[in-house]
Amino acid sequence: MIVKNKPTLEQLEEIYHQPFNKLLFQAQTIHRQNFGDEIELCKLLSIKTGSCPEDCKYCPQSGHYKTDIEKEKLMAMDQIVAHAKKAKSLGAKRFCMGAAWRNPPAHKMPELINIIKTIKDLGLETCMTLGMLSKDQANELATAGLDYYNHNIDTSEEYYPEIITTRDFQSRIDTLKEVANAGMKVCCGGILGMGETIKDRLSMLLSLANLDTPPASVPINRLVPVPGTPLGNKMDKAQVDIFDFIRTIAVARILMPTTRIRLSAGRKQMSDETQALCFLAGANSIFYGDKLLTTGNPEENTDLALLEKLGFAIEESQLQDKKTDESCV
Ligand code: SAM
Ligand code: DTB
Ligand code: SF4
Repeated sequence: MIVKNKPTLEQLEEIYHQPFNKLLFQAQTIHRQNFGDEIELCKLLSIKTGSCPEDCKYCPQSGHYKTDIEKEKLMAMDQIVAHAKKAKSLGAKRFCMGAAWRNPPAHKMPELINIIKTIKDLGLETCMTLGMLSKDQANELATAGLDYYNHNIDTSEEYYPEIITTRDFQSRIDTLKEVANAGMKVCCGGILGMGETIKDRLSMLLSLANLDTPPASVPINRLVPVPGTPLGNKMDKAQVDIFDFIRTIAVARILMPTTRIRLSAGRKQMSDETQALCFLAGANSIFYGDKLLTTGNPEENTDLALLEKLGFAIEESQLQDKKTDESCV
């Protein structure tokens, strides 16, 4: 089904429920009109871990749940720089820094600004995800040179209160507006596998596509069930069917043809074949390195081998560096 203007939820459902091959063909056709055979590699680092006042049911870093993570205050600059240099040497293009905050505390802003400037000077694109931002904070981060701000809507507006009660969906939209108004690129996506329906997933994609400034990148996470969180046992119940997961990526590609779609959390639990189908459906960015924020991600060598096997463009310098340096980022 071809839709010229922004589709309705009903039209999106029709696109979604096409025969699988037809849907993937449509998504890949749109993909090839806008992108080549290359994958963006982003490195993620948790710069402040755990004790978050929010109650997101999926999150191991929420202070509301007892999980097995090492809580850490804001990381010292020299440590962040060491991680960033290593990420660059391994070929990452963007360095994403995450903090388990509801919003960045005012007294930490000078330190955050310093971090942005220092990482930019290393020649990396910068991204941060720090929770809600005021207008002034968004402007300060943008002025410091922050390229991207990640702030996920995570699920549909309708399902949101089932997952998070300490903030509402609209507060996410408000921060996203401040991010865009300040001139930073919006990175916004969500999680599949939290008990939401297909309709919820499509409604989430529509909300993303209908943002005043559509996201430059959309991370699609597959729930990583972490023991101790309310969704920690989702592994035993049928999480998200893998073909539904791939279909959702295809619809995201069709709906947002020029957006980078990042196959994010949950890749460690996916087979090579599943990931290959996600790339065929339109995903063209990954988190690279063996750790996300607190949970695991495939080893660099495993990813490079897969990307090579699939014929994705990988810069030679990246491969050289990886061959001479086998330690983690
Ligand atoms: N505190 C900030 C916020 O919530 O915006 C930034 C960090 S938060 C950990 C970033 C994103 O990680 C969440 O929005 C969610 O999409 C994703 N995430 C967290 N825990 C996850 C899990 N167990 N499985 C999949 N994605 C997860
Ligand atoms: C996003 O959408 N996924 C990343 C990034 N943005 C910050 C985070 C995934 C976190 C997975 C759980 C963890 O490692 O703690
Ligand atoms: Fe806090 Fe972000 Fe985790 Fe929610 S997702 S508990 S806001 S760190």
